[in-house]
Amino acid sequence: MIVRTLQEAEKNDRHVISEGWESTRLLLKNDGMGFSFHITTIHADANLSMHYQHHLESVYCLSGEGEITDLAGNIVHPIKSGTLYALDKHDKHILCAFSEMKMVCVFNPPLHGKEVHNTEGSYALDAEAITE
Ligand code: 9YT
Repeated sequence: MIVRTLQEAEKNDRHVISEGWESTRLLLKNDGMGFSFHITTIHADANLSMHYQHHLESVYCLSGEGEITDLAGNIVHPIKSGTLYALDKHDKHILCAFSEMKMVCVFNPPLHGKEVHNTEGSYALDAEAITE
């Protein structure tokens, strides 16, 4: 069994900071679950273009407000506490935060640990793993 707390994970390598967001990766590939599980903070006013070409991602909003634009048809969906979106088609999208948003994110295949977005807004499949 794996038991971890967000408070502990935030203090070590599981906490990744990038432009407009930070994420604490509570479960990763080397945990053997088949998915990774993150608590992500999107900073207020962030405007993130993403395209996870190699991963499926599901995101649940715990708090805050924003919107996601599905670039396939330029369709805008509001996001607030209780909203889930799933990028089941590797959907190219833009995430805008009107206020700070706390999100639960699940990735399949699981992230290794150190991923930050490349220029296309995606994550490589062979990123560096964390050891803790
Ligand atoms: C919602 C989203 O995709 N934010 C970017 C960070 C990502 N969730 C991660 O790597 O934890």
